[in-house]
Amino acid sequence: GPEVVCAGETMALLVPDPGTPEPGSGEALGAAAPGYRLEIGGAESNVAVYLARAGHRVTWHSALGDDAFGRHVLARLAAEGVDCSVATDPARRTGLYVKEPDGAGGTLVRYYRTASAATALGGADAARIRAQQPRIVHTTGITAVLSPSCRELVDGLLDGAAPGTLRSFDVNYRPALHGPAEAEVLLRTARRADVVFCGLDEAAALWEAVDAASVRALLEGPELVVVKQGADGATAFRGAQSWHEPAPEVGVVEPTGAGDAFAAGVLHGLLIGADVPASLAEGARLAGAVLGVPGDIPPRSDTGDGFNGSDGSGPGAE
Ligand code: KDG
Repeated sequence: GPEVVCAGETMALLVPDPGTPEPGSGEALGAAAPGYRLEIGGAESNVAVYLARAGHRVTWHSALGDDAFGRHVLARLAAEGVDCSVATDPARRTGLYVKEPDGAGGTLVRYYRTASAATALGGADAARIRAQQPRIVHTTGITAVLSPSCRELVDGLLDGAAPGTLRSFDVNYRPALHGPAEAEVLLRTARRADVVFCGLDEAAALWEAVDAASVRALLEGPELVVVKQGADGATAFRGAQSWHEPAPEVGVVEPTGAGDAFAAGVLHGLLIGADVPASLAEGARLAGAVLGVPGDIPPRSDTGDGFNGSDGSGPGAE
């Protein structure tokens, strides 16, 4: 079976080429038609890609529409060596998201995902994942709020996991998905995981946290809590111990997906039996590679094959 199962929605993603004028501006009607590249985006499948690149057996569990975007998502993940456990739903579409140029050199994220195929994931999917007894299940606060049945999927992964399975949860605050009602859901969900990833900016917006220690205070249950502090690096808490990792020194082109890379680096460290500081350092290194590219997933050449932060005798050593 797989070492890791990542569960959640993956969408087709349109990324504007550099210099693409804002659609609808007069400019776009002239000679320079806007150019978009078709990529894929999904927090959980992003994590799966980095773990597969690091040599782990990873399954991505989800649902797609019977459409060209869905086939694109599958082809792209299969090419990365991710095993896809996916139901094709002829009645629903694959979701789409667009990094729309905001006219000021930045991007605006737009979702076209309402009633997508992945919104029909549910408790039966959690049962199927549990039966595979992976070492890690990973999901996020995005999946937790996509629909009532998606909430059942996340609850089923957290509450029903086999004793040997590490439950990993990335809060993944998305203002377009998470209002005040969801803030409470995300906190209750995160508290039931074993490993939690959370940005300090996310915890501030959701729960008025002021520093890394206050995030840990909100999340006392999880064994390992990793608080990402942007330019101030990241802090991990386990039991009474904490470790700090400085931020990588990179120019930020587009940050989406960096948190997924960070989570994957840390999970890779845990899988190979590395200690927390080495795992954090790998998370920071991978996140740095994502910050420098406009898409969510940089080419393999930018992320390398993963580190070997242990003496090779750790529980997951390959
Ligand atoms: O973490 C990156 C994700 O946010 C992106 O890939 C798309 O899953 C996505 C979402 O729902 O925003």
